[in-house]
Amino acid sequence: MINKVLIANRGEIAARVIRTCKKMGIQTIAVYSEADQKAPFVALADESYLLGPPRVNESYLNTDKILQIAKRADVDAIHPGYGFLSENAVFAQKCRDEGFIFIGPASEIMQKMGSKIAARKTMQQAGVPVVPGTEGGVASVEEALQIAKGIGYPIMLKASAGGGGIGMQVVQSDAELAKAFASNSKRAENFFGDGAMFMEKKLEHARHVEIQILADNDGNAVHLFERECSIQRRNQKVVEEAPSPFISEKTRKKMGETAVKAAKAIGYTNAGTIEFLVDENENFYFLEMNTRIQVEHAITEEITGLDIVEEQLNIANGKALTIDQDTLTIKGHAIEVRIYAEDPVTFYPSPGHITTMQAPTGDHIRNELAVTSDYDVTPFYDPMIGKLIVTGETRQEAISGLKTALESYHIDGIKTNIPMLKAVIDHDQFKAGNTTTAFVQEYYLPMIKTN
Ligand code: MV4
Repeated sequence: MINKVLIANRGEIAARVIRTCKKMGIQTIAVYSEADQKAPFVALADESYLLGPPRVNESYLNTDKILQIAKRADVDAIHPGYGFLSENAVFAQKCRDEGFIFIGPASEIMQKMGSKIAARKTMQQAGVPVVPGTEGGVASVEEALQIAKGIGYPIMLKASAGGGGIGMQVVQSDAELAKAFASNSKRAENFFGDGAMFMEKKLEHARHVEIQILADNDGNAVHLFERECSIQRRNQKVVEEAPSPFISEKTRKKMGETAVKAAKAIGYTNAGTIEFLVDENENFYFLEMNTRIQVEHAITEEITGLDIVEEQLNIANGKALTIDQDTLTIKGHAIEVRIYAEDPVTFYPSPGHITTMQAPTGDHIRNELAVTSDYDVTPFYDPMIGKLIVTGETRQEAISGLKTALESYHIDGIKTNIPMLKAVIDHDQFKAGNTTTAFVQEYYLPMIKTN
């Protein structure tokens, strides 16, 4: 029985997990670095422990320190949030070996999904369509060039251990592929200790549509519909919405059922997300599986009325799901925008001192914030400082509510991407639902160049 949880994370997600724990009467332990002494999540927890200096290896990635604190604070469970240690199978196993409940799936499954080559194989075996591409890994440039003849350009060269776009590159020709192969493999080796590469056909004007699933330890699994997250810059999502403005009810059902089938086939437990690319004809192809709670989980909560963190805690407690797929429905529309401390033109992080932070409020507005007024955004971590989630009966209502909310959002002292967010949601192509993976390239970048 979980009575005390350590949140091995920071920022808005730490605050978010604490909120649900409080609702459920669960004690919370925060861990924080020297750079986060004044962060809201530290004050929100029942107890908080200093990890050490800002550098992630000495703080949020320091598994020994985190486990030491978990023992000292006598917690039952560890919630990893997203990023940091959330998809680290070794850490999940260590937690369990030390007698803690790791809030996530079995470490074997995390490991399998962490390797994109293995995940592709596993999903194919489970009857899930994958993006056309290599059978397994590609060992050499020579092999890559040979296989490229069969796939045809453009090709997405990807690192098996990749994440955040590291080791990933679009290549248009043999010459580009030959040049890109070694450098991307080396980069992946440096970042993840694994330089294994694979290739996929690059799907143009596709959409990134992901299915949220929940699976318990009794073999029950449900899907909570989709999120469309095609609008990204520098391999980070910027705008996410649920439901997708594009897919039909028939495709939605088929994708949901496929995701549930896949989750069951691999013996998945806890919350997870299966990412797909959807082409113009609504064919969908498996991309990867995320074995953590995601940044954009809030929009799914808004359209289903569920609390995904609560579901995670119940599953981790060994409880059976009480949600029935047939009674789940989508209510309205939700859009999330991520507020980053960054330059809206260069997309580079822009840390500094926030003098005033005033997020909009209202019936259809939800804020998930990492910062307050009079707060230093440091350069040590991801520059996301908050999320703004706006709901409406319809997509149009959500967009118009979001526009108003963004207009009254005040952050002084640092640069943010709010001008970008306003431009995106005010764009005719966005309003028309043309939210493909090419959106930023084709619509946003040209817009800022002419201004
Ligand atoms: C792709 C793709 C097109 N074709 N793979 C980006 C993040 C990672 N999780 C998967 N991603 C993609 N993989 C193939 N074979 C398109 C994306 C993609 C994307 C690419 C460029 C610009 C924005 C994008 C947004 C979402 C997904």
